[in-house]
Amino acid sequence: MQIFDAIIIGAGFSGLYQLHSLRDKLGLKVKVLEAGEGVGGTWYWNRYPGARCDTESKAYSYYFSKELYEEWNWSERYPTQPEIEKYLNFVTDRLNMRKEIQFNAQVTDLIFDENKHLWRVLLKNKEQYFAKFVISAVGCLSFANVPTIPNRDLFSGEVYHTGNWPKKNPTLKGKKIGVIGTGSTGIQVIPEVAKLAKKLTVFQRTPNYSVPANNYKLTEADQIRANEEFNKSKQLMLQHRGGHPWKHSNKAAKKTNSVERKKLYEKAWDNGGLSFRDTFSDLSVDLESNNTASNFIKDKIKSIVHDHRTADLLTDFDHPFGSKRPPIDTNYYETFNQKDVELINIRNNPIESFVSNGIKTSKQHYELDVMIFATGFDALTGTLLNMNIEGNNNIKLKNVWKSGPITNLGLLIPDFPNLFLITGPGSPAVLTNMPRAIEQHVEWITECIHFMITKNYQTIETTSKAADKWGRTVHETVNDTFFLSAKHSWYLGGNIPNKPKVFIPYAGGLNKYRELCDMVALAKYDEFIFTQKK
Ligand code: N01
Repeated sequence: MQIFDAIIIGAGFSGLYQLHSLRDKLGLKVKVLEAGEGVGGTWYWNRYPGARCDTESKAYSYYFSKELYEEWNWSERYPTQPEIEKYLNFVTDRLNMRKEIQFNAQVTDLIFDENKHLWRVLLKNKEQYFAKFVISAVGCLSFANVPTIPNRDLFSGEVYHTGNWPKKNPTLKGKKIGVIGTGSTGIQVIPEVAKLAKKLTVFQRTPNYSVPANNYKLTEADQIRANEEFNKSKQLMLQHRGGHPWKHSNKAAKKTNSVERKKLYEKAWDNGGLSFRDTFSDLSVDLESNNTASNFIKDKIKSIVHDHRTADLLTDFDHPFGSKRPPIDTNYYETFNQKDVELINIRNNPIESFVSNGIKTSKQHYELDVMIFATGFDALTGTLLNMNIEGNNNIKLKNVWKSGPITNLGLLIPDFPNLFLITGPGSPAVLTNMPRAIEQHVEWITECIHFMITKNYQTIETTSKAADKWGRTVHETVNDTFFLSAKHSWYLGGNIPNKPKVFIPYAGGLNKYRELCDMVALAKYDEFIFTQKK
């Protein structure tokens, strides 16, 4: 029987830092179980053409070690998937972590043994391990949402989901390709596939607002400056509600005259990237203000796309700007000016079934050699609920979360002792620059386990009362914002049939959240119940 102090599930950004922290700071015996053949997590699986992070590379790095930060040079403003995968491999080897990671290790069951106070961890290949602590580092966007389209077996072509893209890149050149989905992923994959396809058909259900990335190569001078500004950037990110290295505007769009407003939007558009959302302070709380951003983007799209019908379809928004995660792009709208690219509205012309040589909608038949699903994820809860997780008295997580996830601070679940979640539901997670949220969680969990060791505690658990209270906070925090108006958003479970429709992440800001977590730690985790080792 192999017993570890801690088992970490997942070897992405969060699993790797958690391994380093528990092993090198606390001296624990740790194992990481990773379903993939290599490290990377999200950045292992999402290797579709055009996959690139839309947080700037200098911010999308670990900040726990200045030395580590300075040893890695990013080549572009936004890092590509291959470069992030290389970076995470570099970190793994630099910190000598590979030997603790078991690859091709898909966890199927986590069962808590109340007598032994141990988690039993079962793998798909029937191996099993035991651990005092389990830390879920499974990622927020790791369970692919693959729509069920009838007659899949009849289709003689290839089918891919961007979130499970094959390691050996499929040949797309000269083929008739269909893409379903126009979220952040679709918006990245479409321009790249359009360069290769004989004919590209984009099936759009809902248009999304996108702002140019304005990517560029980084120079040696950029690298030197970033290293010099390490502490300043870190501070900026700690203070920003989304963990980004810029200041949130304190100017309301509503109180700015139209000429000045347009000037500021133009400047933000030219600069490119996610900071466009922070041009004004009131875009997420005031619909009239939000309309000024929405209309600005609409005008931009219409000035880029030549065909009026296509431009109308791309701007037929059904939600305020930013209420769904806004993508950034490189030549997305320009791609629709290619004569071999067609945009199909599947809102009024829904897909009915696959046919042997393509797909059939209610109005037409489209010939395809390849179908690409860029249809997103069962976010935040999908991967956890796909495992059999049993806590006290064999209570099943599936049952506990039947009406939506219940956690305290997104970190612990009542009745599931010693099981920590990194960027779990109820934490700021996907509303942030992920490495900042991950570092905060890993450091909190490490401190908490250290506290338990010094006190000779065996288990930690949150009460249902504390978790319900946190659930109310998550709910009240989002209530005054526009997030609830995007009914189909994955933040709300709106993209998955039968998923409870509750807003999943904490929308109060990572800076505020960090303060709350720090207060809990300072109060010696008084919201939690500990048992003493016998
Ligand atoms: O997924 P999405 P994504 N029939 O859910 C459509 C992160 N990310 O993979 O809007 C037809 O946003 C769906 O249509 P609708 C980022 O946080 C980051 O693009 O539901 N269409 C939508 O158009 C992002 O938010 C980067 O009507 C269907 C699309 O598929 C998150 O990942 C890059 C459908 C799904 O959009 C998810 O983005 C990429 C169906 N049955 C992604 N089901 C970075 O840069 C879904 N759709 C870091």
